[in-house]
Amino acid sequence: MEKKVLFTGFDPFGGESVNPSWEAVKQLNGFTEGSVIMVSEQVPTVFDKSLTVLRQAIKKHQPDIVICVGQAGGRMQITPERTAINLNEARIPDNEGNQPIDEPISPDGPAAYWTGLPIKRIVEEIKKEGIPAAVSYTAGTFVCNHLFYGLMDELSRLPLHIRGGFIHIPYIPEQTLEKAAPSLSLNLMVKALKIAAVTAAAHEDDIHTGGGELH
Ligand code: PCA
Repeated sequence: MEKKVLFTGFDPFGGESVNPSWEAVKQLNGFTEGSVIMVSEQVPTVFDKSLTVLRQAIKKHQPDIVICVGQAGGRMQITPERTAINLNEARIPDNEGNQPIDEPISPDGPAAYWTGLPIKRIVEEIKKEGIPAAVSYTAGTFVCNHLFYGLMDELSRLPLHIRGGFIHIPYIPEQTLEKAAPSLSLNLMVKALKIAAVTAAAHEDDIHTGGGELH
């Protein structure tokens, strides 16, 4: 059976001129692998507005799976996120100058949502292709966590069975010419995201392998 995967990527923020999340997911728009059809949309790095655009994209595409992607500058691996928390706390302003502190995303919502994606499987499959990947247990408290929490909140209310989650990705090399920070090539990121889509489409359940962080 055909499965449609909606990817989102963000516009550049924090003084960067590109955002690898959009650079990667835009290459997947219209891409098909087996019975998996991929589409992509850009969302703004803006609290609330990012969620409005995401809701519209879900309505427009009617996907089976939603994978939101964002830049996590400084990370060395492709990191599918485990948890979204009900908190907006911005160390820098978003692209429209919003800088919330100590605010819930949804005042009546739960403290956190788990991902709806088989993230351990996704990590294993990406690593099999020689690309560094690891589960992450925090998506931060900025717009990425906001979008991830809002996505899971929306999916929990919709009558349809749509699964969703979030993947953070590192800088691409051109962003690190003037700073000492790790990066991954865009080609590897695109390949990893394709693997994530195909793996999520093929499996609802996750594998039960060891994981966790000590700190
Ligand atoms: N990364 C930011 C927001 C947009 C993006 O690509 C974050 O991690 O919150």
